[in-house]
Amino acid sequence: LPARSPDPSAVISDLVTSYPPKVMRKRRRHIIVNDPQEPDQIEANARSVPGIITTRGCCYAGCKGVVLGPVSDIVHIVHGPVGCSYYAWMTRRNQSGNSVDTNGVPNYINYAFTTDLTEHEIIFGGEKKLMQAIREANEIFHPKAIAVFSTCPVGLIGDDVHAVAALAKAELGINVFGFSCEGYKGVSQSAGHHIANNGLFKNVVGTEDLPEEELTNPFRINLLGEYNIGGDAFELERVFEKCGFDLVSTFSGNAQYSDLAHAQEANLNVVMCHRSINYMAEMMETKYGIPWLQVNFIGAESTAKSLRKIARYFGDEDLIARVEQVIAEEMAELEPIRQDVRSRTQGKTVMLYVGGSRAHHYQALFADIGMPTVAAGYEFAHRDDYEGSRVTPTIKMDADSRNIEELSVSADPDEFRARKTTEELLALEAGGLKFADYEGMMPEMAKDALVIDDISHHELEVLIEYYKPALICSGIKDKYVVEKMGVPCKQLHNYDYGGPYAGFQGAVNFYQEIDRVVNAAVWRFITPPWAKQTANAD
Ligand code: CFN
Ligand code: HCA
Repeated sequence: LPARSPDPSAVISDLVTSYPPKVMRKRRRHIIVNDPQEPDQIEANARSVPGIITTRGCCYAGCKGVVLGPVSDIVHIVHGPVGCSYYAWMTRRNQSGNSVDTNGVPNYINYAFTTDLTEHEIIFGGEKKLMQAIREANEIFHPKAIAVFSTCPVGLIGDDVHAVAALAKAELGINVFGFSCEGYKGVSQSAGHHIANNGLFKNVVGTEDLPEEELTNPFRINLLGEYNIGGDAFELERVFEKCGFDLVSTFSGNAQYSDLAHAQEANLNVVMCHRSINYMAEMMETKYGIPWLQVNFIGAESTAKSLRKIARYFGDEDLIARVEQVIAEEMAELEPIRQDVRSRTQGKTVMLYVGGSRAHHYQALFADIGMPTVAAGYEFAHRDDYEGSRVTPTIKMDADSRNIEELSVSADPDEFRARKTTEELLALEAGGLKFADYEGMMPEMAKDALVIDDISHHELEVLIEYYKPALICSGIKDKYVVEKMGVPCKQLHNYDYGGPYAGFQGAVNFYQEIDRVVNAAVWRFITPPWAKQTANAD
């Protein structure tokens, strides 16, 4: 950590000192001084304290807004008051490559569909109105599938969206499925991710097959947990194609219904945002024997590392060589820009408070340009996202009988074996394959950096006063509070309308934007509150 970092224990006591004793004890458990060797237990995925200003979202946001929302050719009907639909409309910047105009594939992302529940339905029930909305949407748009999302009042009045969806499916002959993702469920949007994963797995994955001719490339992967914010998925699609990976589906950035429906045809799942989609990876491993490994395509170094990890998994010499070639080419292009930017950003400190994976992943991108992370935290991630998992499952084969002796993935060994040739299995074993060897935020952060879960606005302000970081990364709910303190704030949810930031070209975009942001003269013209206090005292 930089020499001017304050004493973490002094910071912690100031962070919680103004809370009532019970709240103080509660919040204290969400704050850890990091030890990367032995990450301490952090309280996470717990209820936010009422009255504290948290930046979390709700279950409906996690299900409809995050996981399902980016799928462009499903009609997403929000069953709830019109406000729920309006406030989730086009806010997350997930892009879609297809449009009705260019290739005839429908794209409903620009639409907001809702049943517009009013007092009448709250009293008499909203199922009829939902059925009517589904019929109407089908008649006008003829979609392949319709998904229904319940918001808070639906759970309170007890409408059975699943029964309505089943009836509509039988009547219309298209796939219609519902999600009981009422906003109040769970403690954050994390509950919504889980509900979305379960629903997609049950109703969509495995319902279509790919024709034989599309199964010739053995390096078939799904990219899980990438949502095409600011066009990230476009850059990753470019890199994968160059490497020779066949991208079967992405959950769910730039995705269409059919991609998800035949996702079981992939041979490997690579998991980007573990928090939102680990359930899917695990269910696909159990049912279809598809192993998964965690990747991070944020940052040039971590993109290179992740590509190597995938190539090593497949174990094919030509593939490994091609991936090395791609990395060499991309790095050669990027390196001069990185070095140039780094000369102006080196040593400038950053704090990151975002969602459930980016507060970790973006630390790699800052490391590329020499910017240390002094404090970070997630809004709603779980303990494993902080502390990491050191599970390193392996395959052990009996060389004579060529049977699996030991397989410590959760897949049924026989089913797993049935999907692989003996040669593939032997290659996996020889490659020392590691499956879920993902690491969380804490093992990769500096010693004595602060880790704070579900940070409140008050705590963020205290932290800024102590650390006076060169940059904060967070979201819309605190961006302008931060900037009024004279510290630039880069939104890592919507990228402040920039991007892409993933992959190699994305990293270049990010380096250049961060250079401009942290070195802009404008911040010197703002008098932060601590300077004003000194002025008053004088
Ligand atoms: S795109 Fe993802 S990367 S899905 Fe998740 S945990 Fe949110 S919407 Mo905002 S930006 Fe954020 Fe992550 Fe995964 Fe996004 S860090 S909070 S629910 N998130
Ligand atoms: C959500 C979506 C969000 C919000 C962004 C923000 C996103 O949580 O419902 O708070 O700035 O990425 O759009 O996380």
